[in-house]
Amino acid sequence: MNATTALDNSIDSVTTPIANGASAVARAVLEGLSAKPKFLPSWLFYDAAGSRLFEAITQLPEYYLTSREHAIFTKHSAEMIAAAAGLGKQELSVVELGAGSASKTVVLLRALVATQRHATYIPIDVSEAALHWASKNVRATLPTVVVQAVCSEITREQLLNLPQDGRMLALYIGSSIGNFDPADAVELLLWLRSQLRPGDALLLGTDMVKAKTPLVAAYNDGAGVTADFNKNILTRLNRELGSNFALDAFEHRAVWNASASRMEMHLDSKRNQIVRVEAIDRSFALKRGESIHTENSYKFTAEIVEDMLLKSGFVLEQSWYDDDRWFGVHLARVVDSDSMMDDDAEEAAA
Ligand code: AVI
Repeated sequence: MNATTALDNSIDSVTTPIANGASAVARAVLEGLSAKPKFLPSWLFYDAAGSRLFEAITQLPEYYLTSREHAIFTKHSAEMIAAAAGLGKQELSVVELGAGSASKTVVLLRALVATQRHATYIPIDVSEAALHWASKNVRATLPTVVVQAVCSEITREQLLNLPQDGRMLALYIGSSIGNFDPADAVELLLWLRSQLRPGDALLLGTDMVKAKTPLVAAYNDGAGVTADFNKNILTRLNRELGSNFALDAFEHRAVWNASASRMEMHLDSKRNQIVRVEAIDRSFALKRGESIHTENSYKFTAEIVEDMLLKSGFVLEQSWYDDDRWFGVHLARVVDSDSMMDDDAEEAAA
């Protein structure tokens, strides 16, 4: 890891292990626009403008995910902290994947410092701006929290170098896990598990399966913010790769795919057109009505959550939901790999 100096006094330290080169964007575009059907990976949403648009989405009345999860944290944070610390009431440090503005995390950290006064908070995010924002939010209300920001993609190769004393509580909230296909979600959680020790805990936020109407409305809001968020990918590519996407030649579409249990976002071409991408010296033909698939957002059942956690080396201990069970926050424990092997051996012997 390359240690860099603290960027302002709201962050105690920041490390930037991986450079997000333009070449990664170029590779993703070449792969996605050459594929049939065409796709673009959803991480491309999150440049500075896209991150701002996503934050605006979280404030929309239709986008219930954030408000429901916030309400769950407000109501149950003290319980969550007590359950994560366990019977031995071990001191917790919090590591958060994809910190965003950390507004829900502040609620949890407040409950944490009420029980143990000092705490270390390690937000990890690809966006340095998001890390500053998260850190400022935390430090403004909780001055005893030490913030050790890590500016990085969440990657399998990277070691988190987490503190060795006390117990870690990992946070992966906002249903960000839903943006991964099921196998990739397990791979990510397996990696997270490999960074933790037996007894450490995970709080995982998941959007739950529900009726189609609120789902579609959440991804196709009346003010058109989600449409702008979706099209911002094209603006980003025009700027970073010298492409010539005409934004008004594409239509935002959000669809509930019930058999795959996911919301999908697409950009549909309104006409036959050819798009040029200078940086990779390629042109791509799109037919009228042809889609570029930009995002999957999987929705979960309690059984799917439990199964995904088990496959990833975690045991589900407790879940908290809002009254309608639209959103869930789940506490899972890292299981001892020896005891997993014992269990496997017992199973094999039976
Ligand atoms: C970040 N992620 C959990 C959001 C979601 O709901 O899948 C991204 C998003 N896409 C459209 N609106 C919000």
